[in-house]
Amino acid sequence: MKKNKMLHVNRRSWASNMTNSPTLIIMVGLPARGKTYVSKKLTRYLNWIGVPTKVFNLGQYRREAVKTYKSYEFFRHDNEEAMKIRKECAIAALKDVKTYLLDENGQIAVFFVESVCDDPEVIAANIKEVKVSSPDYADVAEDRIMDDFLKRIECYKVTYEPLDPDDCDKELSFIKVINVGRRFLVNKVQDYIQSKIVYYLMNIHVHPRTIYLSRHGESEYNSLGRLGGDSGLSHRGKQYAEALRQFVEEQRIPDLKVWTSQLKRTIQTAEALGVPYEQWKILNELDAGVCEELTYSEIQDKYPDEFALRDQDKYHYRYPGGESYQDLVQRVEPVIMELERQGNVLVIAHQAVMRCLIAYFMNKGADELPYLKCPLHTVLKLTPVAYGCKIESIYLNVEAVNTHRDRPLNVSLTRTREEALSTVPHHKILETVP
Ligand code: BKS
Ligand code: F6P
Repeated sequence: MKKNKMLHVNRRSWASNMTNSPTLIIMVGLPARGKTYVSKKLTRYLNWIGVPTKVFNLGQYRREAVKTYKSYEFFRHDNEEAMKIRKECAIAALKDVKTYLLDENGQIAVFFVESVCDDPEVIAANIKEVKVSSPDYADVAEDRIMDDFLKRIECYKVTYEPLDPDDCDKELSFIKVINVGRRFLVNKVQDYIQSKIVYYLMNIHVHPRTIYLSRHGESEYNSLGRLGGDSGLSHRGKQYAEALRQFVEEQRIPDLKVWTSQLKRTIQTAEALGVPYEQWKILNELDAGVCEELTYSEIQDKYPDEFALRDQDKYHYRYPGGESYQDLVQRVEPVIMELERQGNVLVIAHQAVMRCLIAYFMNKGADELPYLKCPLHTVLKLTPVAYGCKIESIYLNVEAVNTHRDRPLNVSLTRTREEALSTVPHHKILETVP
């Protein structure tokens, strides 16, 4: 088996292959080939689509075992003492993986992801971007880091064997990613999850770009505190669309694509921008079923139990005849996949949809997701940095109603009307009561 630094595992409750066993994803590749990057990104994706996944990073086990890193000499293949420690780390990690997987029948599916890269510029860029901030090199000058790390890579090269699809590894399931996704070699993909991984890796890229996320301008229904529907923009909503046009111009974004839903409020917002845009039905707002077009207080009055059940588990709660946040994540998954492929994009969507998108980029779980703050008239600007995503929230200074309802303290079916409505934001009807 090959040198690998990352054991990347997922545990799941639903069938992944014929034996219903969890998957152990093993990252293979020389240092500075993006193994940590791919592990973190893939983990974020798998967790978001509902496949519980965790990274076991052998580098961290090694840093735990050897508190201070001195130099690349540690990684020489003839450094017997260090080699012993590294083997122990691999065994410790596998033990933790085994505990995490807790599989009843002891079966696991193994899938390898190898990153092969011989472009010195890409490798140098990787070292500059992520190794410079590695705990191994705290307070070390950049040129010394580069020098040491390149020597570390040479140490690994002495014993490194790439996956061999023609001979000894031909029975294994794997994807070999060549030069940051210019080419792929895919071997014996066995199940649903492996094919999802392959498809995802074939769609991601590392070029710098910016994603802008915004809700539509305030709608007539927003100002009345009504959910869903297909109303047009309020006066202030139209002012926001104008402010957004100005903002987009000021940002001077090359080749910006604009995506909307198929609801009037996002289309009207995009129309004001005066640029081409694409409509996606799957960006439409969460379907509130029998509660569509009601206010939160009307839901409490007509369906108090439903209202409480939603507060008890907002992520999984499905409106009668409508959707849950869990449903919505599955629905918008193709948007995420296409965003991964694209460059600069502005997505004009809706509160619940935006929460799902943000949760993917910011790695938020099911408890936080339905409560993420996505206020009206505010652009979220996302830029990829190292292993994650930088997020800026830009309020465009056009007033709007608040549509965010926090989880109330009392979520029981026996709560009072007042308790159920304690966190409902104010809207026009309330404001105009004398
Ligand atoms: C910072 N990175 O193949 Cl499917 C800079 N570096 C670059 N070689 C990276 C990570 C953090 C990401 C990849 C990669 C790399 C050197 C690489 C990469 C690998 C596989 C895939 C996509 C990206
Ligand atoms: O209130 C605006 C809105 O977009 C509704 O159309 C939608 O039902 C709601 O937000 C989703 O937010 P929450 O899940 O917090 O009720």
